[in-house]
Amino acid sequence: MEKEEKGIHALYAADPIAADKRLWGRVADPHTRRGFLKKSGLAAMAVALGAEIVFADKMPSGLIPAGLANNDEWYKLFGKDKDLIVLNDRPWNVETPPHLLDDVVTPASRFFMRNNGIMPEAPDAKNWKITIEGEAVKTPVEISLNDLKEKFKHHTYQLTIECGGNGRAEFYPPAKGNQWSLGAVACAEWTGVRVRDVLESVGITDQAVYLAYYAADKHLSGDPDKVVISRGVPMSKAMEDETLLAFKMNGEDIPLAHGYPVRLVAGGWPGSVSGKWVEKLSVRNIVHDGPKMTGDAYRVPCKPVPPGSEVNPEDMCIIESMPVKSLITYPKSGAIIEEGRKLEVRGHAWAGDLEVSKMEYSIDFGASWKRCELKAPANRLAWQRFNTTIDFPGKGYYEVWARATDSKEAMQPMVIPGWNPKGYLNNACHRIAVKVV
Ligand SMILES: Nc1nc2c(c(=O)[nH]1)N[C@H]1C(S)=C(S)[C@@H](COP(=O)(O)O)O[C@H]1N2
Ligand SMILES: [Mo]
Repeated sequence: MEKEEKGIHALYAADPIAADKRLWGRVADPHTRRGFLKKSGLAAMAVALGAEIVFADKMPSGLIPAGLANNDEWYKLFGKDKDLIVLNDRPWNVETPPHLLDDVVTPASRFFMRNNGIMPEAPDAKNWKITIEGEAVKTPVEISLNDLKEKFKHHTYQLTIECGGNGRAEFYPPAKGNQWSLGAVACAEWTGVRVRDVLESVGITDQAVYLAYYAADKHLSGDPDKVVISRGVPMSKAMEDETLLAFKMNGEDIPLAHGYPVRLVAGGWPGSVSGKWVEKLSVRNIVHDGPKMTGDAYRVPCKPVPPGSEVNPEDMCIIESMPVKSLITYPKSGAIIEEGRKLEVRGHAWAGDLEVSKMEYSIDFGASWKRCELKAPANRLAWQRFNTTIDFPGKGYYEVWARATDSKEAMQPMVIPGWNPKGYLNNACHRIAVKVV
């Protein structure tokens, strides 16, 4: 975390989360965490306890080890910051409050978790293999993770991953699914091999249309034959320099929750295309039709619809590059400062496949806007730092609103954008409360 300006942090409202809720209810309810542990895996519990559960096979299923039973320490299971917000524990879905996303490169401890099924318990990295097949592969092959690491050049990029449903909580009528508020986005540094290098060595035909993944997580139903999620990207995205089969996150083995031992990372697109625990890649000669590729999953109406409409599946289009967006990561919403003090404000902005070209802020509810400083991305598809210093005109209640514009002149809307049945792509301006006293 960058250094906090002295004096401001200390002056935060006693409970900024409560302040947020009072003001506009943007913060998901961190409902009681007690009891969440009962559904998680034994291997994860052992990690949290710091010891193997020797008689695990004798432990009645559903029992919480006494060492964990009476505390709220779910976050130890995944090495997370305790202030992340659990939306669901079956499957595990956890978001990050904006002020914990202040780092330029998001640490694993603050990276949101989005799962559609049950994570594999103890993936065997040494013997991990990826099968590459599909209609547009000349000859299907199996590549071990070791070979992948040894035979192909490694590349490292900072890549923004945002869940397509980030911001869903604000749509009305409400959309079903995890009620993400603001923090289902992060930008870590990923190291791996280029998907392009791998596919070129395997040999693909000119029939290739889409690259799909299959993974090792398990369906919630317990049915071993049911695929949790199998999504993909058009070949043009798959073959970009920055599309990786990654095995390191911020220089270390990828944590289990984020796809250990190997995951796809295709920055700037909905997070769902960045498959975790990848076991198989399929080079398709059609637009991939795996689970969560079809119907209304990760799709929005091709043409805008009135809120609450029913939309025919054939009128739904696959989400590709994510829209321009930004997040204020300092100060925390609810900050209180003394009159005459200047407030340093900072955050990140990103724009799917594009770059952010302009960053502005308003302290008068959008009536007037001023420029923020905006840094270039570390590389293509990395989020960009913005910052500014605000001098408030006097005592009172203010909101700082932030608005990004992308390189094609698209700008974040000030209110919730186009309603869609599944509540995707809410890129409305982020706003924080500041009181000058
Ligand atoms: N195998 C697998 N990969 C997956 C998912 C999943 O459920 N299973 N969820 C996807 C979704 S919807 C998102 S937003 C990202 C989240 O990545 P993270 O958990 O590392 O933050 O992973 C994607 N990859
Ligand atoms: Mo997602």
